[in-house]
Amino acid sequence: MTMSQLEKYQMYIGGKWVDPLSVAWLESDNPYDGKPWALIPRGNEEDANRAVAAAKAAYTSGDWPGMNATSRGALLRRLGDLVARDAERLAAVEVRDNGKLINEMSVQLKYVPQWYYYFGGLADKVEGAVIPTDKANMFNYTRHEPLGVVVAITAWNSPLLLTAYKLAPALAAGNTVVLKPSEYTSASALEFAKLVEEAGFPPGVVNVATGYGREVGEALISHPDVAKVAFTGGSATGKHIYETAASGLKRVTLELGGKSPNIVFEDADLEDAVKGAISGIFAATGQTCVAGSRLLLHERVHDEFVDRLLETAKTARMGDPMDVETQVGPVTTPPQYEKVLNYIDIAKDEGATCVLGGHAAQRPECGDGWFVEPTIFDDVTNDMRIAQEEVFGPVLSVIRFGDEEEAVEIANDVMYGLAAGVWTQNVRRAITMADRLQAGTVWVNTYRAISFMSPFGGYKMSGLGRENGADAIREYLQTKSVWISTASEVPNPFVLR
Ligand code: TXE
Repeated sequence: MTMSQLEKYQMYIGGKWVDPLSVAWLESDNPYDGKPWALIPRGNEEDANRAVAAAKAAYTSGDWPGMNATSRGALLRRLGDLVARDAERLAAVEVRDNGKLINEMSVQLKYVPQWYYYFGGLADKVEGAVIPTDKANMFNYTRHEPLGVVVAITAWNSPLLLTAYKLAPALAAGNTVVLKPSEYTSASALEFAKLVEEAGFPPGVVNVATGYGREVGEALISHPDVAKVAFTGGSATGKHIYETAASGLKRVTLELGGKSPNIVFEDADLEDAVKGAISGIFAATGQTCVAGSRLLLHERVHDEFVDRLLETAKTARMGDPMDVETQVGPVTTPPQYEKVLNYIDIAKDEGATCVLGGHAAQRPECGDGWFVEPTIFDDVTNDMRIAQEEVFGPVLSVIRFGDEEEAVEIANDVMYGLAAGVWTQNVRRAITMADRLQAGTVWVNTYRAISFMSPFGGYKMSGLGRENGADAIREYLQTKSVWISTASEVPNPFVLR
């Protein structure tokens, strides 16, 4: 395709479709064939400034601040309906941009509307309290008010799902938003903005500014008129955002990486557990923050389990992510592809035993895309880098353990704490493990279950704050305490009331 044949996008700012002030565009590549398919506006600092200005104007004037919460909720539900209507189309855009399977993205996009329905329903159920104060002749109540302008920054692995995690509660609470999608996968956010417009949100309530993190992103997170940054991405960027936000006393929610343990006990249903191990690391090509990248196997079932795992993993069909038969697609970006291959080399150097894959895929069905063979390392010890650092690809580390105590010790001995899986038939063990694992989500006899109604977030270096679930709306609200005197006269002004 020549430049002129590529789909050329504009940014959505203040209810208008605009070219970037840089007059520059970035190519967005299809990970399956490695070729560009779209042009994304390369926003700069001035674009960030005008997006924040539009969001600030929409927060303080126009239809949005006066709109009651019930009407806001109705708008969110309308948006959910439009996403549902266009789910297949949006899924296809995401597959072209991030290379995840059409099977996975179709299911995901059909589910995304639930966030807009759920938080739309919650919008008018945010209630303050009347405080029974200790003061005589005083009436004291609380209100939960929005924060102002929220910047939502998303990663490339599930662009519109991560957008929903942030936008649905932020808008339900009455904030306005500037969305900054990953420079690798911005097309779906711009397609989504068309639905925001169609739903009838007042101009400036939702803005989409695209471009590089260090250009438009940096300008957004350091802008003085931004009240909060909601972020999903890598840990290094998350720390940087936290530090930058601190100087402006901005609030943050951070959803960062993981090195999640998937723990199989000797009493587990091994057939189910094999499926759990596969879904933990090879689904979505391992590019999920909750990837079960450390498989902890009880020594009594280790050999049998590895054999069964290999049997299934060996037959995984790689290829075109748009083909419904494909099970493992490409890695999303060239730097990520290099990173995954580099970690494979590191694991080999560290002495882990490669029992499957261990190199780039050279199958005809993988074309020129960025494919890595599903890879399994056995004999990994938890001090190795391959056990401690997030790879974010189809690379599994198998670690043995002898008893429950050792499983807990290994599982918790990482800087991350996003998720964990436990496979056992023993109820006492399931509950004890769920208590003891340092992770924001624990799955027992299942893996990768998420819902709009269940809190999601990290312990330790996996993040701050929670997304999803009713409490998530609190992350976008601040509390005001209102005192009203019912006394007939003002008392002595020189003493504290
Ligand atoms: O993420 P970045 P990258 C992990 C994964 C991956 C690594 C790097 O291990 O290998 O992170 O991925 C924006 N100010 N995860 O480089 O850079 C950026 O434009 C403001 C785990 O893609 O963190 C994008 O929109 N914004 C993760 C977003 O941050 C900035 C999912 C994420 O990009 C910025 C993705 C700046 N200075 C990667 N710099 C998960 N937890 O699921 C970057 N950005």
